[in-house]
Amino acid sequence: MKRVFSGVQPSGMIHLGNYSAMQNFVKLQEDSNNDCFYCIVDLHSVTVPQDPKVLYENSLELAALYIAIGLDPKKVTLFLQSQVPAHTELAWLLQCNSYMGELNRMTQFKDKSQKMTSVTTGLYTYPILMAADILAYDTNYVPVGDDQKQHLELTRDIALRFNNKFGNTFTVPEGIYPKVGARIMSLDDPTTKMSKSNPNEFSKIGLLETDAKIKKSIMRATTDSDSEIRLDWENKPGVSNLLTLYSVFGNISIKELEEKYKGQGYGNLKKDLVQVIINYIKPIKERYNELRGSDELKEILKEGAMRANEISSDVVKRVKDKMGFVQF
Ligand code: ATP
Ligand code: LTN
Repeated sequence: MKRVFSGVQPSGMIHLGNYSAMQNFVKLQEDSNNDCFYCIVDLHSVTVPQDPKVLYENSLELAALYIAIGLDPKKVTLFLQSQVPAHTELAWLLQCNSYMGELNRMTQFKDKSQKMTSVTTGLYTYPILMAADILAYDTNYVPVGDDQKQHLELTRDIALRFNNKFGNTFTVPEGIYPKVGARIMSLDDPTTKMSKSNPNEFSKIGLLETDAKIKKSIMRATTDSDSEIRLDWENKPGVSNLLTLYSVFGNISIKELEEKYKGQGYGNLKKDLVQVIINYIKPIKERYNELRGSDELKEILKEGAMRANEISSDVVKRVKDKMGFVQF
């Protein structure tokens, strides 16, 4: 069996960029050789200020969304990070085996902290908590978007170094990235990634968005003054982003799209893309609404946490043994 692990933060509505990475979560569950763990990484969310009531609601919303996009709790383990103590315990042990120089190189920390007036130490050490999430399950594969590549490399470095120092302990994980849509860009500024934390509501499209809002966001998306429809990230990032979204959600290749829209203006491309996205997310919204208030959801998370605890507590014991801690 191969172990798969990934996590999403419950810090706002899941957008099309997140979903593009999460499509791989669903694909990987279909292979019966994979044992998949998908986590709501609530401890990562509190690296920046959170309103407790909002965090609570967002965590359950994300759990319902995991299932609404097609994850089957009978096939995969769904759980809340804060319900499994191994994550924070291992994070401490790993913090004592990694270096400030490594964390200082993390571009996500540099980007995020620059925009803040006060920065928590949790935001700084966050990549080590992520490494702990992954290594606590002897993970082989980590499906994520492009933006997490650097964090995954750090995880691999930490695992390899620990193995060299203390003897073989951790499985060294590999990232799995979407072939198309590994980085969906903001609709208002296609040179930055679509992000939950962007305050402009028209920069992103959430999975539970109304049809009217989807239409407005796409129709006002930034393009360029030219009118040719082709993939060219350097000169036409806005159009390239729209083509990528169309390809991911319309299940059609970019080549076919370039052919289809030859000689047509951006208006037609945008109008059709609005419909493609609305049709795609309609069944997700319906399933979400059925699940959101149900007791079933909390049961699924409780069972998930039990299974996650079983696996990860064994790994933490192994690590503590290697480091010389007395255990009974
Ligand atoms: P923020 O941008 O506010 O830090 P986020 O949108 O990156 O948050 P996460 O919960 O941190 O949200 O990410 C969940 C998953 O979505 C990760 O696998 C991440 O790589 C992926 N992801 C996030 N943004 C994009 C994007 N614009 N394009 C493709 N994948 C993305
Ligand atoms: N850092 C990730 C979320 C995340 C994650 C993980 C992804 C936390 N732990 C473990 C994969 C595996 C992010 O911000 N997108």
